[in-house]
Amino acid sequence: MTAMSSADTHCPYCALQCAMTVTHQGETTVTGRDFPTNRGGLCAKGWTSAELLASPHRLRMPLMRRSDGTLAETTWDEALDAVAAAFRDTKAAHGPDANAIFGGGGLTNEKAYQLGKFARVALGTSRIDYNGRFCMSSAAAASNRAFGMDRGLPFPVTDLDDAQTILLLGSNVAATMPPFLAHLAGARAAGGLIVVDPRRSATARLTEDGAGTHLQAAPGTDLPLLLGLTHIVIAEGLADRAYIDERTSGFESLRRSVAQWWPERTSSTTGIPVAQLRETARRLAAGGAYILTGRGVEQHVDGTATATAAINLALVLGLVGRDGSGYGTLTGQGNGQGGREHGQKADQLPGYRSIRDPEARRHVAGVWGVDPDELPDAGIPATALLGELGGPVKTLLVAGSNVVVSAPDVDALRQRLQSLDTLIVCDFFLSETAELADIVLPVLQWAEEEGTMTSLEGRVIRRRQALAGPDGARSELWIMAEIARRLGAASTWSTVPAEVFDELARASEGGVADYSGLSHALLDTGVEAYWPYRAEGTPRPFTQRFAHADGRARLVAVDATPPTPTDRGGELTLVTGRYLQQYQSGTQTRRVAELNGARPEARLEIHPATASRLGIREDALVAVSNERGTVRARATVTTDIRHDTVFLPFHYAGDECANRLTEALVDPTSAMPEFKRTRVRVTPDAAVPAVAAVEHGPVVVSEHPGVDRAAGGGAASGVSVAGGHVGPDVPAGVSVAGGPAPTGVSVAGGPIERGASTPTEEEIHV
Ligand SMILES: Nc1nc2c(c(=O)[nH]1)N[C@H]1C(S)=C(S)[C@@H](COP(=O)(O)OP(=O)(O)OC[C@H]3O[C@@H](n4cnc5c(=O)[nH]c(N)nc54)[C@H](O)[C@@H]3O)O[C@H]1N2
Ligand SMILES: Nc1nc2c(c(=O)[nH]1)N[C@H]1C(S)=C(S)[C@@H](COP(=O)(O)OP(=O)(O)OC[C@H]3O[C@@H](n4cnc5c(=O)[nH]c(N)nc54)[C@H](O)[C@@H]3O)O[C@H]1N2
Ligand code: SF4
Ligand SMILES: [Mo]
Repeated sequence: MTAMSSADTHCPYCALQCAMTVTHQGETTVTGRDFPTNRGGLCAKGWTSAELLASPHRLRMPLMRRSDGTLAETTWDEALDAVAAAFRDTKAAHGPDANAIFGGGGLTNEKAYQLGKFARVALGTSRIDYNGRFCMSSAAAASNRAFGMDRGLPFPVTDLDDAQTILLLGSNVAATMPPFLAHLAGARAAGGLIVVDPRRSATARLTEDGAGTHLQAAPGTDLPLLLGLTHIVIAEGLADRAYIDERTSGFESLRRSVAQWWPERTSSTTGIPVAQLRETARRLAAGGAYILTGRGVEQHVDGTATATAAINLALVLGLVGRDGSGYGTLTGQGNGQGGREHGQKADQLPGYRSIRDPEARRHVAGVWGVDPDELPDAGIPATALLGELGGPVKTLLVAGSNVVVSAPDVDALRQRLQSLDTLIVCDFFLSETAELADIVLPVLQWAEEEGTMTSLEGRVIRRRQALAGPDGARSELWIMAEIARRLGAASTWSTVPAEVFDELARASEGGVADYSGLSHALLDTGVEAYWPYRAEGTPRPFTQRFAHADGRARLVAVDATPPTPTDRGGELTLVTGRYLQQYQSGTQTRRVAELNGARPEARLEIHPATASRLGIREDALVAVSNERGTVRARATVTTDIRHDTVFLPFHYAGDECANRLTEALVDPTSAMPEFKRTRVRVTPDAAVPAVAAVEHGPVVVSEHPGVDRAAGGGAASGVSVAGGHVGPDVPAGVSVAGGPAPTGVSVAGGPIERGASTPTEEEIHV
């Protein structure tokens, strides 16, 4: 009988980080564990998560591309020597910024921290960014600007339990974090769950039977909706004037900026009846209210402005930093919060510090034992970075993202990836991005490693090892140490997670996200470690003051231009999102039989009236296309969606990949791509054979089809975006959505009034 091992840890997937116990005895099983966020519950992804540990598809040896174009197994020494040579040769021929790193919000704090250090110290490159740019960057930019701090939920999740009203904008928690629904029960019982979504999503359905209201606004009209609600709050005397005077600045310019969004105009722009607008504003002002945002409102070219408008509404109502009310954004990836604090961002050093701040550079360089002047400057955000591939960037290391499925405009991106000199991918499966790589490095999975994650409530929790990984897979800390050693890099490169955490804690000391009082040993005592954590944790950071020097929150005036009508010339608005059973680019969940069986393919949701006009029946194959590409999928004809809108999930590759249609158009402040609104044509596609579920047989590496690199050259470099001024972190030559915006608080549609309190660009981490 094999020995039993077990560990109390947390789920490998989303930011709710449900607590679980992993037990290994011959086979590995998981059970839900009691914890405030999940109270023992797990969703389908959580309870099937162990299946991937022993998956036959796992990578067990490094792979390298041979001259015949195939990927073949090799030794670690050969693979790591080749990686080091690629970085060294690229730097010698083209300079340090020709090497780039693309990280992920699923990495532990230790790995994310080490990756940032690896880029700056071992490679000396400024070119690092990560997939959190596609996820939390708009909400983060808005929170930093308004509060001086970006902690997704500035209160424990359990605070929501007693809410009377929750305004949930662009979030489908019923599919994306099911155990979270328990925290909506109080608001539903009070009839106060208000869901804003262009679809009648699973979450929107929770408002039925008197539990609340579904506001089925036109896609992309959340900004005018929030401006209109703020208008009503001020006009009807519902604003909390004492709170505004005491705790905020910028009210006058905010008031002027919402003046033009009177209810009738807001109603005609959003499609929400005036009575519902007024009722929503009054409910929010009646006490016990929370405003929460998700990706549906943030993943737009005006995502930062929209998140800002949600914050403004919350501040004008006096909801933030008070018992029993609040504002927050729901972080998505497992370590989406910690992953955005410790240096994976292009402009960031550990502790959520700015790489442009001389004092921060001195402090962190001191911890690293290097000269601050040797640290590179700020880099460029993800979409622009991916735009440089094959152009200025020659060698790319991807750790924790499957960009060729999840980034915007993937057909163009695939070409650019193929025109790199060297693509290196760390993964535990041969993701679609790894399939394109020259070198693939197999890594450990969650239950095989030690580390920490920071959940959506800003709470640092322990990931613990329950079993050993397969022979041949290695930890990323070891991989980085080995490459750094081969490059003769300065500093020390520990491979022990607890030691790396201690270094991270020192590097973060004095920063906004200060972890300096924490250690693995302390976390193992079960302490409630909400950051900032020096001597003790901070579950509710805004109760006394906000994180700006004057302690006040900024009301930042933003404006919107009404969107162009959607059904022009037969075009529809495509919105994208998620299924419960699939996670992100699907690398993991498409390999779990139970999950993939439940959701084997992408389905296009379309309204019956629109479907009948286009000659499309239930289950028919359709082509969804625009100038960038075509997606083929079956139709689900449903009244859950508006006439002018269709929906696709983004979890699938190949012909079903929704990001063949999305555009690399970015928000001027956060550089978030426009994932949620794309103009498409939909036609019946009878000529196309049935879309089979993507098959994933075990990897037979020697037979793996090669990519003809010679054919991949000549990809256009640069990001194709709409005209306008360039935000603080967007490189020259890359234009962004919206008009000129000299203040750095630009929004789609042109310049806005700059309030006296508007912070400088330097204050905004994006
Ligand atoms: N099952 C599952 N769970 C996940 C993930 C996953 O891939 N699968 N991913 C995790 C991650 S990284 C993230 S970021 C979170 C995301 O979690 P959510 O934010 O809940 O996810 P989405 O499905 O992207 O978007 C939510 C809703 O926004 C709506 N929407 C689209 N456009 C608009 C708009 O213009 N306005 C409004 N108001 N709504 C709009 C969509 O119809 C959708 O129902 O989920 C996390 N959890
Ligand atoms: N159209 C559209 N596109 C979207 C979105 C959308 O709503 N619509 N949402 C966006 C959002 S919010 C997000 S977060 C992104 C996510 O999209 P991706 O960045 O592609 O995220 P994942 O699919 O989770 O990719 C993670 C990859 O890293 C691997 N991996 C997991 N953990 C580790 C680890 O610890 N180390 C290493 N080396 N590898 C690991 C996984 O196997 C997988 O291949 O997609 C974005 N793209
Ligand atoms: S809700 Fe998120 S953390 Fe919880 S079990 Fe599901 S995927 Fe895992
Ligand atoms: Mo995300």
